[in-house]
Amino acid sequence: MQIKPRSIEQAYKLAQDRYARLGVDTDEALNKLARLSISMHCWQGDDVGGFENAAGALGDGLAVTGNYPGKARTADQLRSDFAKAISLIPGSHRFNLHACYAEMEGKKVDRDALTVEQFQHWIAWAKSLKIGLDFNQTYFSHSNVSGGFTLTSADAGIRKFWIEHGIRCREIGAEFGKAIGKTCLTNLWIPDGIKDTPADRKGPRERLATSLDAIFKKKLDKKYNVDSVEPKLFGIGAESYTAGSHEFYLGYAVSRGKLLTLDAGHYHPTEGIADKISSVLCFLPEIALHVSRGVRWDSDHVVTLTDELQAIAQEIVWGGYTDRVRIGLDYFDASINRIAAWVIGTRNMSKALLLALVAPIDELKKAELAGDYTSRLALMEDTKVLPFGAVWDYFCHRMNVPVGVAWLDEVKRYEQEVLSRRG
Ligand code: RNT
Ligand code: ZN
Repeated sequence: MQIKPRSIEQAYKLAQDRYARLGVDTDEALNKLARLSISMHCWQGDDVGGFENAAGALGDGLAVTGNYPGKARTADQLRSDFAKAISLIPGSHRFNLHACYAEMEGKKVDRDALTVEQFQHWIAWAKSLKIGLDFNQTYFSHSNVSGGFTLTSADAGIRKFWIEHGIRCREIGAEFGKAIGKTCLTNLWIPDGIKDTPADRKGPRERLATSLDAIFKKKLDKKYNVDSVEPKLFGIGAESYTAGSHEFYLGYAVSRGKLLTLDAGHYHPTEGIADKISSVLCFLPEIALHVSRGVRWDSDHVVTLTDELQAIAQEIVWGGYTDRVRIGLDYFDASINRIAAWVIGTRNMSKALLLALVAPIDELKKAELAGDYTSRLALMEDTKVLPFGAVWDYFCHRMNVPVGVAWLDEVKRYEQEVLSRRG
């Protein structure tokens, strides 16, 4: 059901006035929000499948559940699905590709030989949509993930293959940045770990540090590509030990000047990433986020507007870190319409940022500094019921995307006309 533009504008005016009484300028907040971009992960569109050999089962610590019909089976389908998704999301966002989304055009190119050639269609498409591209090495779904090891493998040949892959992907990232004119973030995550109690925790980590140094040896212009490393606590089949742990990569990132990627699902179930942001940013110029939602474990559910999501957005906005945090999403749900999953998660990330932008943070900080914790709590709680919805609706209206859940009609139509016809 369409909401009349006049009602949206009237509701906004009332809300604007209500916020102004707390010293919050909602117009300014909306201008700021319009400039924030979110890196949307390609892999929600096809259950982390990729197009390299369009068959291989997902594994190596990653799992997707559900079999909702209509998933993208070709790169063209994924591009068209994503274009549909971003037409329903306010703001200008980015597309986050994985190396396994290479397009082979009939000739098989292994991961250690990939070049920008296999990504030309992606570049042309991103240019046509005027969106930036981010990138990831793919250290899973490949026969050289030997016994669960890649860069930490005790086998020098296996390590060499994956080091080469790491190097190639950074070069591809730099080509993205150069071609599109927006810096690419190339994020490295490996599944390497051990199911049961290891006898040697040190060896794999020392080999990982050496492998990473080899990957990052070549200096690339930071204008085109920046690198990040992503820690994790455990994975399926790697419950007892993960070589690339938080401490490992924090030390690595700080000592080597790399970005650290904080994934919301990669810590103990009750441990959030929001509180880590200001700590890590004391020592790193920039970080990246994989905003996700773990339910009981690192389950990668679609991002919803939880307290944890709001806490993440508050830290970014209230800390004045919007230029130092590259916000990305990382979840995959195959049990619902995949385009809807993109839209819901990204709109929620955006809503959380707006909530933080319209919070009376100056008042809150003032109360805190004066030791008036009573006022801080009172104001924080009252803020939760301010007419935020009217501000969000107005933003969607202003950005020419559907207001409220009207976007769902579009997704349903696309499902009927396009997705349901896929075999
Ligand atoms: C895995 C990591 C990693 C992946 C993607 C597909 O636990 O979160 O970021 O989800 O690279
Ligand atoms: Zn992640």
